[in-house]
Amino acid sequence: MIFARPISLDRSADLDQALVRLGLPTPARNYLLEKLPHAQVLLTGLAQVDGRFLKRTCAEGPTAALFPGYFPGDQARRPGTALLSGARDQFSRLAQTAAESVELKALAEALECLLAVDVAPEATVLGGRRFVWGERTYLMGVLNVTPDSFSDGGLSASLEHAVAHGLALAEAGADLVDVGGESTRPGALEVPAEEEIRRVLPVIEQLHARSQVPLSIDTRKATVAAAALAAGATLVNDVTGLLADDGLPAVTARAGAAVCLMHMRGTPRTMQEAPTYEDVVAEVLEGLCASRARAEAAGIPRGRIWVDPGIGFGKTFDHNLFLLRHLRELRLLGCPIVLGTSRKGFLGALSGGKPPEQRLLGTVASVVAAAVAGGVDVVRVHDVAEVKEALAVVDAIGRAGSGGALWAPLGQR
Ligand code: HH2
Repeated sequence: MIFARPISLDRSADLDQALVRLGLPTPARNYLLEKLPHAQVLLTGLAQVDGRFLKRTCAEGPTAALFPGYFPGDQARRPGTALLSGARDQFSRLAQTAAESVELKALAEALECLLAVDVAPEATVLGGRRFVWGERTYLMGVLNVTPDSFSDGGLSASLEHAVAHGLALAEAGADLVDVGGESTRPGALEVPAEEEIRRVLPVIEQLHARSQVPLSIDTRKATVAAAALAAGATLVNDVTGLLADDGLPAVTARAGAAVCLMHMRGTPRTMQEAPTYEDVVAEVLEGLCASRARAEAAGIPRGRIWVDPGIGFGKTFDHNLFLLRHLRELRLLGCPIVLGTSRKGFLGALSGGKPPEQRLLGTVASVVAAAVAGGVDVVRVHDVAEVKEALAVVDAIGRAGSGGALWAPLGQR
């Protein structure tokens, strides 16, 4: 599978602010926004035919300057790799030229995904609420109705407690509440579907009756999802990315629900037994592409598919950090990105061994870092009020546009 991964990419919003400061009218700004933004792009998964085309087009002949610079990797040690470096219009021209040839279809598609990396995914409507991507970072509150979840197991043991906790999450500003009846912490054993339904169903029913907050069901089982969707949930959060239960895609599609596809290696029982990757970002991208294809094949439209790299699920401490640093590359999938770092083990390790309930600062730092890098749309957290406050600041800084009268577009002063 070919990926054209943005390693460094000019932020067009910043460039546009500078063009506004120059006093340029909108058509001139639009022209320059196509012409100027520069990117360094890592290509992986190239076939020989792609390599030949890139060499011929970008490095040889009189028109090479119209295309990005091309630097092939060491084909003996790192087959199928290359770096492209150029301006946006050079990448557009390369995508168009590749699209003219059937045998370059995969390359053309990879370049098209690259060119769309800054385009916000289609908004998702859940339970009457509209999630408009790019406007701000949304919050998914965690409600575990389990005796053994790694950070809050047993806290919502009675129905009364669980419902009160769900309502408190909504009150604190959760944009949706994720109800789970099975722990997926490392080493966890599977819970039978009947038991999972017994745990989550009354909670979902009551929350649906008493609050407007959209509800998601954190499950990998079709029967559990079907019961939860019938009771009012509108999103299925599957940590296996639709790999575990063949019935789950159809159940989700039939209900018109949305789905969050998370990447995981193995099963919770085995996933932390020395996970290894050749290239963790590429392999997470590949896994999520396959999950997205399963969802779409079942009839779940692209506008209702969210993706999640699965921090802590079949990844070492270093894999987690690397994924967080490269989160923006997942934008190639064209889906909203969900991130679950809340209270997780790598934050404990970085804080000198603090237990899960003392990992709030680490949690806040991780979601802030992801939001600043522009790589996240929804954060799945236990501490909604605190994270919401932190994200309000980050989101506001990221969208700051008032730099004085000369920074306003012509005609708006
Ligand atoms: N993490 C957990 C569970 N579900 N879903 C998504 N989409 N992303 C995640 O990172 C994620 C998730 C694990 O956290 P938690 O629910 O707090 O623990 P447990 O599995 O022990 O119940």
